[in-house]
Amino acid sequence: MNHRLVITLVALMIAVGAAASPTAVARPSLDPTFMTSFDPQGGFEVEVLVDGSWQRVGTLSFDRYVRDRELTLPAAAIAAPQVWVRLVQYGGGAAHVDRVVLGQAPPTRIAGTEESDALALVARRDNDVLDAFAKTIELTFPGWLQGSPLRIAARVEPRVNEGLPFAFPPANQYDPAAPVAFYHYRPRAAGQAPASPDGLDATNPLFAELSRPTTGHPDGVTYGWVTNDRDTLYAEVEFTSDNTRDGDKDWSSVTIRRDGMTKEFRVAENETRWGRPSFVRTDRAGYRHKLYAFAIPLAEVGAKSAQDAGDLELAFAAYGTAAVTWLSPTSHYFGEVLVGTTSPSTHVTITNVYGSDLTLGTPYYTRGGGNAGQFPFTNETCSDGLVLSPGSSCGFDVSFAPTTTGRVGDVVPFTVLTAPGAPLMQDLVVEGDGIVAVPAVPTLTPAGVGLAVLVLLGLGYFILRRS
Ligand SMILES: [Ca+2]
Ligand SMILES: [Ca+2]
Repeated sequence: MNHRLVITLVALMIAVGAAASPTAVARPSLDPTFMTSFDPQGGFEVEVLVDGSWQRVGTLSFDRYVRDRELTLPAAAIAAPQVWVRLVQYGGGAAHVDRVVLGQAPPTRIAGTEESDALALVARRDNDVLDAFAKTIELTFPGWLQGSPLRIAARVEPRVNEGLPFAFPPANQYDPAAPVAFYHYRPRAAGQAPASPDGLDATNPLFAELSRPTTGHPDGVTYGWVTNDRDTLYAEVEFTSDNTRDGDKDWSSVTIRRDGMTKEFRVAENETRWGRPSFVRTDRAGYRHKLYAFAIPLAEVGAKSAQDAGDLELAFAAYGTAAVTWLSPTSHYFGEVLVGTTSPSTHVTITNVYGSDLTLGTPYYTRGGGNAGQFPFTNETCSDGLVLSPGSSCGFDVSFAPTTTGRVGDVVPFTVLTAPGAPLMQDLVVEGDGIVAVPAVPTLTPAGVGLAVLVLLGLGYFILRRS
């Protein structure tokens, strides 16, 4: 198809979509529905240039949720015509900066990233994020902004990704890998391939479902479209919740059931046989997010042609590390803790992320591990048989009280029951290192050193005299 015609069609589609589309979504929310208490995973060392040398100002720690932090810079740095700031990222498994400003002023220059529009990415708190993992990012701000703190909105993901992919229809959310509910689609004999890879009818999705991740990614509507030509099924999944590009970790799949045969087709950056992923802004979400375009030959599900295909049953999944879990976090490392003391606690939350009631098991967890006593639970608001309505949550604190040195861990299995009464299981893995206090190395003051020298000289003289 002619390139200009494609552009015209896409523009027309966007115009129609903006005018009266059922898929036109409200502005994305900046705070996800399911936020749990602060659980730091890493952060940024902040340095500023003062009199030609980098000076460490402080450390800002972050967890999986984009949180706003601020730091006061030394007056000597802010008084300059330009303020040079360095952010040295540490910890976690991924890290993103949504905004970094000095007072209200965005940076005028940025280095240490390959993103061509990095300045625009960090200028606003809008879910359009800059990948900052293991990077040292250097920023220049206009100076003379006395009293203006450095403000950073950022997130650091845990090393271990938790949660399940989002499932469509949502009835499959309890077990997205084994769909039991399907959308129905009957390929049309006279169907046509979409005008461009991303050109499916924006006004008429197969599904549009709100996805609410527990991984620190934004709430967003996930859209699915499907169409066909004579021999190929085309589908798209627009996963607006996935605003992070995580290589092969991000994926989407279409499961097709036809004549009792079920086959899954998955697309990721390294799996492009059935389609391709992109990371784009659209009229449905103005920040970069994942969009998957599938092209699946109907022969793959045993159909000779569209006319021959009959009714197809379709189920979709999307993961990015945007995901959803009812137990969060599912793992925690307490670090090094003195034997005989108790670490600060971390909060664990059980949230009903589903559309119907969730009932805690009786018992809702069991503790058979030999180290259970070293990871005490306190402040429990969860209890056996408690019913959580959709969106509600309960929790408890867990801490580490080592009784021996070395690495210790415990695995605690949790059980909840879905509204139909099926059990869902999830382990909580806790670990820590017990250590003993290292005796302080004695240090000598200059006067002490002088005294020691005098004693040694005196001793030497005494030995010489004796010999
Ligand atoms: Ca941004
Ligand atoms: Ca992602």
